[in-house]
Amino acid sequence: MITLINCSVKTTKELGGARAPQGCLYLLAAAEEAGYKVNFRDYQLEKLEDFSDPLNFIKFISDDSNVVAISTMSNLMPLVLAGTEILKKRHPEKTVVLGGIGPSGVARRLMEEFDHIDVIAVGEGEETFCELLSVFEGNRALKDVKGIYYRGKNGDVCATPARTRVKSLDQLPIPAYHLLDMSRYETVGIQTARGCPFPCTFCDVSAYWGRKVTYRSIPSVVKELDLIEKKYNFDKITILDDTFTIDSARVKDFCKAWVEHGLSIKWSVYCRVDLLSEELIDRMVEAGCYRTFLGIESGSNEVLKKIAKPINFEHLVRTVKNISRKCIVRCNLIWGFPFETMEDLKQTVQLLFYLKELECDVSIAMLSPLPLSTLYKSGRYGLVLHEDLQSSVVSSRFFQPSGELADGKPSTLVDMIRAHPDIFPGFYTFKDDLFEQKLDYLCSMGLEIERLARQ
Ligand code: B12
Ligand code: SF4
Repeated sequence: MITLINCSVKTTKELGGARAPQGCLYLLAAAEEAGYKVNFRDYQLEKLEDFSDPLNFIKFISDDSNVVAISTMSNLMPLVLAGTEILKKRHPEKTVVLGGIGPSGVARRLMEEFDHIDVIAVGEGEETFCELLSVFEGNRALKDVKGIYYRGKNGDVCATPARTRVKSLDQLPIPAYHLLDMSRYETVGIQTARGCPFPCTFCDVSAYWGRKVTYRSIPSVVKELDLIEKKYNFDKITILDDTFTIDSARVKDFCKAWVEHGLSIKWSVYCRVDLLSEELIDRMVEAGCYRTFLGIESGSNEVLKKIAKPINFEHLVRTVKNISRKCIVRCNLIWGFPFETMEDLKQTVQLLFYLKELECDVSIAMLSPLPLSTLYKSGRYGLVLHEDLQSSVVSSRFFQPSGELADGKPSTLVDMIRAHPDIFPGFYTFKDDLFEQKLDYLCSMGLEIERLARQ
């Protein structure tokens, strides 16, 4: 038997609370369609005092299955690695598989340094997951599964050729909502496309999904929305596409179909301001769009140019003014680019206050060096771990010893992060001589310091 675990944590109420795990829902649907039965559990639904205690996590992942497959992002990898290390010590016969954007970005190094991990599935997972299930049933060899890292006979790290992306998302079954108790989730998202064509240098989305965008047909999207609205009674959803408005003609078709189908479920989207004309916004709002998340990133034209996200300032202001009259606008800004001057940061903060005046919801997050991002991969900027800031990034539990880690020697998750900057770069910042000055300035402006948060 195989157990699939979603390792994420609930977001704040404002950002939706417990969110249906879309990646795992796709994997479960593909497995079901291929005739496999999989146990599924979602860590975010646990009632725990401290989600980041590896002992809580290990209890959660322990069961009778001989394979445990875990989906995670970078931010919870230390927890996943600590928990699975203990699990593997207690049950060496179990196979531990990781997948998702966290392990994918650092797969080889992770396998080299953490020898209790047996397999890492890289990238889009439906086909890989089903082929792995067939391996675990003894019908195939790991070397014949594309898109994975696995451990060879002598413990060495082996890689198979990359998997080609699913061409049309309509080939995939609708996420397996029926296998979960959807009443336990406060929010749900759907994907209408995968990938992003843009090259923003701080982001890892296009490196992970590819710059070629794959789409679902509008009827397939409407069918899923209808199901979520009528069967599961959600009145709101998030469209998870990284940039929903890439193809404005398709967005208009979607809006038309939403109206014609008589849907009433409201939706929110991630967009770029430069891909939102007034006409498009009007159409979207008429068709149920109640909120837009805008990745604005910086108030400095210089920084925007350097991160390959050139947004014309006048256009930005005009667009945000216009949308904020029609729907909720959440703007995300980032600070801590290694080439950002104090002047650049001041412009970002000025923009932040201006956006607040327009009644936008605005967050400013510290840049997180994501392993697949161009900025990180350029190797031009060193990494620094600001341990004093870690408690705002991870839970304070990351600092406390967990007896069973590191062969019985007390060790903490922060020790793990400290020892492997190349596996956990997201917990670091890029080396920046102005860092302390920037931090002081932001604090003096009364701003909260959080990590990179596109959502
Ligand atoms: C929705 C979303 C959220 C939601 C929900 C996340 C969730 N766990 O369900 C919320 C708002 C909570 C969120 C929060 C955060 N997010 Co987020 N989020 C996204 C977003 C927009 C979509 C994710 C999604 O549902 N994708 C659709 C599904 C189908 O894809 P998937 O989950 O990756 O799964 C597929 C494959 O990865 C693979 N796969 C996944 N798991 C497994 C497991 C196995 C065994 C196998 C075989 C395959 C496999 O198969 C799946 C199907 O193809 C992405 C951007 C993106 N395009 O991915 C960012 C993204 C994933 N988030 C990101 C970040 C940084 C965060 C935060 C850490 C930000 C913060 N500081 O607060 C938080 C922390 C999350 C947490 N609570 O633990 C980064 C991740 C970077 C990284 N390297 O880890 C991304 C890529 C955006 C970005 N570039 O900034 N996020
Ligand atoms: S920041 Fe947004 S537009 Fe830029 S690459 Fe990432 S997802 Fe695409």
